[in-house]
Amino acid sequence: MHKWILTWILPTLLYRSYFYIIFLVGAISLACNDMTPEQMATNANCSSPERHTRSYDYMEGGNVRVRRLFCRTQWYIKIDKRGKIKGVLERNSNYSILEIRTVAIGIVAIKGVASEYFLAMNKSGKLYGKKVCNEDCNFIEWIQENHYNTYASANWTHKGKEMYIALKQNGAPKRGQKTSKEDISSQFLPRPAP
Ligand SMILES: *[C@@H]1O[C@H](CO)[C@@H](O)[C@H](O)[C@H]1NC(C)=O
Ligand SMILES: *[C@@H]1O[C@H](CO)[C@@H](O)[C@H](O)[C@H]1NC(C)=O
Ligand SMILES: *[C@@H]1O[C@H](CO)[C@@H](O)[C@H](O)[C@H]1NC(C)=O
Ligand SMILES: CC(=O)N[C@H]1CO[C@H](CO)[C@@H](O)[C@@H]1O
Repeated sequence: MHKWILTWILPTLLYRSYFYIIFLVGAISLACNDMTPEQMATNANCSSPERHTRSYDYMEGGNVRVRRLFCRTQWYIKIDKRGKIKGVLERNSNYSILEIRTVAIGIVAIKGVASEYFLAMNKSGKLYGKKVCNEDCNFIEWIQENHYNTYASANWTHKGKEMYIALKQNGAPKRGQKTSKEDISSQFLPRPAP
């Protein structure tokens, strides 16, 4: 009796895991679907954390959004052609058009469309532009209760506290260590672009 159940069930299990593998491979290749081959070769980390849980988002089809990020301090984030991050007041700047890509559930990579630099934060909480994305350019996107979004480094924290992308009142980027999700400098409204 038991033997019969086993022989009946085993092939089904194998068949399922076969599909699961196909599904995973599909998800991983989608993660990198608009990278150049060089980027893909150098950069498995764009698609790195939680590889096994991530496939879900791609299936939703919402994996890339083109947006401008408007800070509550009234600046748009801009990544200039040298990869420098700062605020810009002008609402039509090409350098503030960003591609926000879901790389894992809740985790995004943000790339300047005109500059082709990724927005990155290093261990010291410094914002900079990175040509080839690594763990510095993974951010946790949260929608706060007031409907503004925050972006915390997915890799780095400071004394156990999250470090957020933030623009000060004068438009300069704020050091990650000095940020908090309650502060308006780290709260952003994604606006459709261009
Ligand atoms: C990707 O991340 C892993 C571990 O997180 C690391 O060992 C590897 O060197 C990284 N690869 C690149 C290309 O940054
Ligand atoms: C923005 O890009 C468009 C199309 O590429 C170009 O025509 C325009 O001059 C650019 N504007 C600025 C301010 O760079
Ligand atoms: C982060 O970037 C700043 C400015 O480029 C640099 O001074 C600092 O050493 C960097 N920190 C790390 C840990 O790479
Ligand atoms: C929390 C976390 O993912 N930390 C990683 C950040 O990046 C460094 C360098 O790649 C890793 O060593 C950490 O484990």
